[in-house]
Amino acid sequence: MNLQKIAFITGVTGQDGSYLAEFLLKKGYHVHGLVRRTSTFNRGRIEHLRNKNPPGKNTFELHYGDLLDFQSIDSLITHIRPNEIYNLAAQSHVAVSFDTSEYTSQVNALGPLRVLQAIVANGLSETCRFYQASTSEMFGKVLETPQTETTPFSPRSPYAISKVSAYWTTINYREAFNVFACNGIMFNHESPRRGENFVTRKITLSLAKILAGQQEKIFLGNLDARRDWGFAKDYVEAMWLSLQQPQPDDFIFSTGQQYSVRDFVREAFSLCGFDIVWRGSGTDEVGFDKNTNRVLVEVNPSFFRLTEVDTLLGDSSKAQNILNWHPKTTFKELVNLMVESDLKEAGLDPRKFLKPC
Ligand code: NAP
Ligand code: G4F
Repeated sequence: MNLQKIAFITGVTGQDGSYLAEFLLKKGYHVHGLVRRTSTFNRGRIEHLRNKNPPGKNTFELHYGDLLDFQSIDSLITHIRPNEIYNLAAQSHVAVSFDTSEYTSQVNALGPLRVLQAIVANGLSETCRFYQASTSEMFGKVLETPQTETTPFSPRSPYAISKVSAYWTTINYREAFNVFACNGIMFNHESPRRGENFVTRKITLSLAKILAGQQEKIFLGNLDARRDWGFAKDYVEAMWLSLQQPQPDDFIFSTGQQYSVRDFVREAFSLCGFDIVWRGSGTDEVGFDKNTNRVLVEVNPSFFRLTEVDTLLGDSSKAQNILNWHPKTTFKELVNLMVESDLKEAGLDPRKFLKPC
């Protein structure tokens, strides 16, 4: 009898999917990933996981499909018959969701519904566990701080609204169809694999390009937004732990520490010897290096959001107590590892640019 567990990851080409695939492969899982057809190469984050084994013995397999296409999801689940499904696929950019609200809802709200429908239609309710990538964005205009599993939602974007729908769909399939379905309500988590248009990666990549002489300065939106930023690699363990429990449940995953975009800029630039101070206000505010007077940060209102989430701070006590999950990486360590990676990406030797702490 084959006791190897089978996992199916949607969003495997994304930041979290790539770390989760690594994590599950190390645990001995047979991992199947959903990839969608794109005109440019979208497998850079998982390329290193491919073809380690001879044909027929590969424990990491990719399949074409799309969360927008029920037939593709249904037939893959029929074929793979997974023990665990991690639904990480999403249109995950909050700002972009204002421009593509219907599409965002189709992928993020109806996508998980299609996966859950396929689990039930294939008779896998008893044998296949389901993880939904829920988000702190659902707390939006926060109604209490810190946010816990009982804090009411107050979504402020089409993205957040779509994720609230998926959150309740997950709970409904747990209650109505007895699927072992869990929500992981994750606060922001970042890494060197973070998409380049999320603020943390934008900052670290721009810093590296400035040092490499490829960019003059960085243009940002709301510098005062505050987030609870963790390291993505710590968070994929939480996804797995959620599905290893005796009963399905929903959990917050966060660090419990909060910093502003401004703090992130200062921390990243200080690692490379800059001392960023701020001058002016509103859209005229600039960040300049105190040592050289050079302006390195400017505000561009095109990066402001129609409705902003000003502050997010999570309390992950429930996950710490029940799952024994603890974030391992501090804010300073996270910024450091992202800056180091992007210096390399820009062709620079981190030893020459990173100041010793
Ligand atoms: P990401 O890097 O943007 O990855 C998203 C993944 O979804 C990519 O693999 C993408 O494929 C895939 N995808 C998008 N649309 C799809 C579709 N229609 N059909 C199939 N696949 C599709 O996101 P992430 O940061 O890893 O986040 C993973 C999940 O966690 C997302 O659901 C996100 O909303 C949620 N989340 C993230 C955070 C965070 O801070 N990172 C926090 C809370 C929740 P391509 O590579 O082809 O684009
Ligand atoms: O990095 P962000 O785009 O992430 P955001 O909006 O918090 O969403 C991320 O985290 C969510 C979890 O809470 C996930 F569900 C979601 O999928 C995604 O991974 O923006 C962070 C903050 C915002 O307040 C934004 O207004 O940074 C502010 N910001 C300031 N300047 C900027 C910029 N954001 C971006 N992307 N680009 C800027 O230039």
